[in-house]
Amino acid sequence: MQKYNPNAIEKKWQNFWDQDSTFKTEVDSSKEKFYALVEFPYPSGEGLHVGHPRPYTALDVVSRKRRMQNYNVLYPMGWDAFGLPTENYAIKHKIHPAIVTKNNISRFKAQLKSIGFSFDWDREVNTTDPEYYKWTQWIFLKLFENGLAYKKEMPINWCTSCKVGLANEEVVGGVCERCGSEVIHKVKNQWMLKITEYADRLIDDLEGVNFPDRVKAQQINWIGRSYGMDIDFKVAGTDENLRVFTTRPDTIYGSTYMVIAVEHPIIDKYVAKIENIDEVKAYREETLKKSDFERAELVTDKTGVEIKGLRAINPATGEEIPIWVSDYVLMSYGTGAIMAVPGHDTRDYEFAKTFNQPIIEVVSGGNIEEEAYTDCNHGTMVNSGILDGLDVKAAQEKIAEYLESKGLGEKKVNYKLRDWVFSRQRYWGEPIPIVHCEDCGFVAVPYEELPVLLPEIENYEPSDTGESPLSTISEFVNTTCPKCGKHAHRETDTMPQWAGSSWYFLRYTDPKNDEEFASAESLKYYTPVDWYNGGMEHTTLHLLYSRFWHKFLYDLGLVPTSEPYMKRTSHGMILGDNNEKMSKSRGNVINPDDIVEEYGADTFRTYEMFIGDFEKSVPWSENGVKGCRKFLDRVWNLQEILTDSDEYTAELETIINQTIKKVSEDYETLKYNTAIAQLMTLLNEYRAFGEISKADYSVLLLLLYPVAPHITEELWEIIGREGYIHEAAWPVYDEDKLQDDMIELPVQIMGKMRGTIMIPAEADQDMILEILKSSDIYAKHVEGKNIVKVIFVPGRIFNLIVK
Ligand code: ANZ
Ligand code: ZN
Repeated sequence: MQKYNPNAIEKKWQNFWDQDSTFKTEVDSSKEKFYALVEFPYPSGEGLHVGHPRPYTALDVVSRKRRMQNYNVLYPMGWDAFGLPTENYAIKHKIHPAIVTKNNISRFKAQLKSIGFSFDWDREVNTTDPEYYKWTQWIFLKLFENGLAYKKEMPINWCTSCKVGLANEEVVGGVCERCGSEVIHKVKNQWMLKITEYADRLIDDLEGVNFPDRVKAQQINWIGRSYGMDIDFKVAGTDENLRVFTTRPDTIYGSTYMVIAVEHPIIDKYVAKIENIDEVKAYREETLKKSDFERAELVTDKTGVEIKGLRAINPATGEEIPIWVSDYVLMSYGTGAIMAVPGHDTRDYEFAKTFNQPIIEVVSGGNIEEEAYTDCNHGTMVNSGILDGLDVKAAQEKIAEYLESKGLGEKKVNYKLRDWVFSRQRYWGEPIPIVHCEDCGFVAVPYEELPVLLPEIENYEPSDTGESPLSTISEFVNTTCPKCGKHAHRETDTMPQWAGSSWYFLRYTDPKNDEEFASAESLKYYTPVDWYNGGMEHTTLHLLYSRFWHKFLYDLGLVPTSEPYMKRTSHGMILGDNNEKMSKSRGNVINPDDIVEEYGADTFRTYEMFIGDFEKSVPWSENGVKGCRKFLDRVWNLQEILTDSDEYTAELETIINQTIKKVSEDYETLKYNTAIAQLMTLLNEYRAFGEISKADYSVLLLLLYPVAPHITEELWEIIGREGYIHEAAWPVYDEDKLQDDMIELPVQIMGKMRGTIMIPAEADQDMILEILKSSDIYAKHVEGKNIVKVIFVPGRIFNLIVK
């Protein structure tokens, strides 16, 4: 027997799979399809990180298993290759981003191939390929045609370091999601996508998909749907109505003052009436320097200024109340004005305490001397006129009816979700296929002229002015209007990186189609994606964006289902061995190439799956890698105890059936680590038993194949199995053989019946004695005595003579 030599074996099988096109899929309606998807990587200059293969291996395991279960499996891979790091690298090293991208992709691809994933490489997509981004632009034009893409002058988030506008979703904790730098507001003319039009469906349709609860919750919170009312408060002595949005109209009798955002137009409108206008303006200046995040999310002492000379009238009580400005009310939400109810809203409570505003209890049940009482499920209305005595829900209904009947308010739904800022002022992205004509306005580039190619340019540095580098290329900018033929300008902003990834899973179904983004036939057969694994960090970015695009395409009748992904799972991070995030600066980076080179791809894969709970973060451990290599060595060495028999060994049948059941289930439920532990147990049992049949060996190989495909292909061949292991059928267990047969055995001590014990049917005398030792019978009648003789009549009686 030769020693296990992974490097040679792995090359051999990888070449074989390639030449044989083993994992190539075609539409085949005679077979049930299974579409497994992992988030395609951004091919950075750093190469593959050991974090990437974790989800890739997991769904490779599922894909390989499903193929053996006769599914037609689509498991594709590609490149999400537009983006800033490539562009920044290109600028620094003076190489064209297209070349940088090409080099990075070829490195990534070689790395992925060396790990032996069963991707259908014939379906590889690359978002920067004009043949691909032609369709990204095509979808954009469809959005434009349908009024869902529009250009608007508005304050956007601007990253001071990346020099680029960001979508709300890209601002995390007040800083740039990518680089962590400060985000300021900049007023710019931006292309926007109306994702808000889909807000309700993006929430409601979550009911029909199998996503983790935490993913659903994050999307729901991000969209932030609030049911409430818009209510008009009269400004005393004017015709002005100050409209507020509130989710608690029931508390209106407790509203003792109002607060408006510093941007609220009423300030400028009533400059002449406002006695302390200078003070108000100064406060506005200060506040405008802060981000919405600082204003709304950071817990700080309350600040504000009372607007002297303007007072409002509470429509329920008819009383005059003051109007304040404060930074905690945002212009970007609701109406930019609130009715403050300090008794029942925490922020209003703090504000009222700071500025000595009256606090009135209108829902009993708490102690408003101490804090705001915010529970709306318990409590009775008090000090509330027509609402007195009602519970909160009933009070909400009643006040709504009352205010609506008087024309003072109406029910309203608000969302936190904002339209998607879709313009980027960088070079390395899809050009937005729009022409600006003085006479015709924004005109779509005709479909037959797509793709609008990125021009070759010398200098793709971003500018401080916030203009795209494309704006300096006059051959690109100057064009004619597709409508009227007059001189016109091309749009020079590019799309965000999230564009290409919003529909890539559709392209995989038909990646070479040059007439449609994918044929109806392919889409009908392969979509929706059956199982999509990806990072939690994409929950309110890519996952939300792609659901939006998909729903839009569905509305146009271009995809067969309203949701793109039936099931979503998420993996934890792999940390450095010091439990910190892997990074160059921390010096704890593990290069997958080194592990594959030293231990083999199968060991690497096994370790990635064995490392711990798939959904949790775990530290890397070189010892763990070694342990997995040892396991595979022992699998290899089982050849030493192989017999010619081709039946399951009777004594091993129970553990074999148990293992088939457990591994089959665990592979489908993210429990890769316990599946492998079970295979290790099986191997130990084989070794302990001393010899194994070909059938025993084969079943271990079949179950291990999805995790360690190369070694198992090789051993399958070595032991002379027919065909290839990847063509073999997935083993099925026998329900009746999951448990050893247990029988009840009567026990006598010194000839006297003392009771019975349960033993496995095939247990021998030594084993029975062991079982007996832990029984009550033994404790009562044998403990402390010497066993002189054992009389065992199999199946009948077990008798001990003691002294
Ligand atoms: C009166 C009230 C009484 C409120 C009470 C809450 C509790 P969500 O759930 O996030 O939609 N609000 C409205 N517009 C605002 C703005 N532009 N900036 C800051 N706060 C604003 O929250 C809605 C509540 O947030 C609204 O209901 C309003 O305060 C406040 F016991 O009105 B409420
Ligand atoms: Zn025109």
